[in-house]
Amino acid sequence: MIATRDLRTAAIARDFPLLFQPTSRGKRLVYLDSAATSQKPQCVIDALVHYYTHDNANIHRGVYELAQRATDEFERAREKVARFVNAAEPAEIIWTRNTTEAINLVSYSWGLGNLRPGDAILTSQLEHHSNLVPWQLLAAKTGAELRFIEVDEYGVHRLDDLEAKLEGAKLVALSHVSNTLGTIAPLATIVPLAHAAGAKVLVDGAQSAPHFRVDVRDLDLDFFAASGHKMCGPTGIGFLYGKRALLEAMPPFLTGGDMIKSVEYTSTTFNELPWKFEAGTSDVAGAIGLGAAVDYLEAVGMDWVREHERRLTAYALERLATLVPRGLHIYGPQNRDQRSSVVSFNLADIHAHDVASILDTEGICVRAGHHCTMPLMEKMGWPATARASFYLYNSEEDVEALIGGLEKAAGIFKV
Ligand code: 7TS
Repeated sequence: MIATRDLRTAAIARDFPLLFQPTSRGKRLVYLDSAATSQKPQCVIDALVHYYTHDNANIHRGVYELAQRATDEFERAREKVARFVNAAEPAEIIWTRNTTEAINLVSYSWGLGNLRPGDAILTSQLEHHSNLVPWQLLAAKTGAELRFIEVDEYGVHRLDDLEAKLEGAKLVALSHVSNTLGTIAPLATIVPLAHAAGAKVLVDGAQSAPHFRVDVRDLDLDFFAASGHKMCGPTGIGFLYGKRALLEAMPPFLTGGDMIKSVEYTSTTFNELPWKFEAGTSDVAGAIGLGAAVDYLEAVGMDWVREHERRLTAYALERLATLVPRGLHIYGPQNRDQRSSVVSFNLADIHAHDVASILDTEGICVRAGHHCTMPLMEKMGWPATARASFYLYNSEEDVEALIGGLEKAAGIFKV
């Protein structure tokens, strides 16, 4: 008998038209790279088409009805995102291009004004380059010290010396979920300790916002960054959440049109939040598309998404374990509650790129390489890994396709 959950997953998958195009080899497309970018439901595609067909105008400047409509839709999308992460008010949501830009905004705008020699920035050994390189530059510019929470062989944070590492820390910057190993950071433990030590907390939510309910107020985060394209939204749009008091005190990151209240030849009065941080014409369509994505995810239910992914990841780990005798190494936390829907692996000593290429011949999309976490790969001693990442539209059938593809690879390489 087909379970109700499977029927629901099949119905959800049908919302994503791209998944139903045949591959060039006539195989069913099996998309297992949602950690890189998610596919888009028809309603998001429709929202973009609708905007450009009916509502396109520049925002915050036209007095005519069309421009007003574009502005209203743009600001309504901000309200949706604010609700989605439970911000206190929409003005605490700043549109950016992506997570990377949101983190850079904090690094330049908050970091340069608040860090000095003797201060520390604490991050972890798991970070994506987007949540590492900005802090390396900030440390070099301000004389602050960059420190790392270590992770064990499974990629789990080691918190035994956290209090010592927090001494003098002004900022703790962590990914909520590791894009390489799926580790979920123990924020409920770390954030109160960070605050007690006098540090602000920035969370890179690129891999959490799409997959489970994030409540920035419940977690008491100071900053939270995410990308629309990983959460069913369009590329080119992301957001930064910041507590109002912090954002108010920060200078603008980029300057120009729309972020001003008044300008004289030699001075400028900046606009209010959130527009102070949104210089130039924004990605209006992108924001509206992200608003539609948030509507979609909420209609499905973020608790459903998390539960679906938890079951599917458990199923994948169980099925992948059958390939361990053939040399499959599976990485990441052993405790299922500590991991999201990302599974990194290597098959014997076959290079991850070769594994990914063979999977591609079966219509299966996985990422292979360092996943923009080069220091982590170096620490673990892995030249590369292959990575399958699941989302709400994936099913057990997709896992079975992956297992079949890996068996084929093992056969080709005779392992
Ligand atoms: N932080 C994490 C944890 C990420 O996984 C990514 C993207 C980023 C930041 C940057 O996001 P962007 O939208 O600003 O580019 N991660 C991946 C990945 O794992 N494969 O491709 C992109």
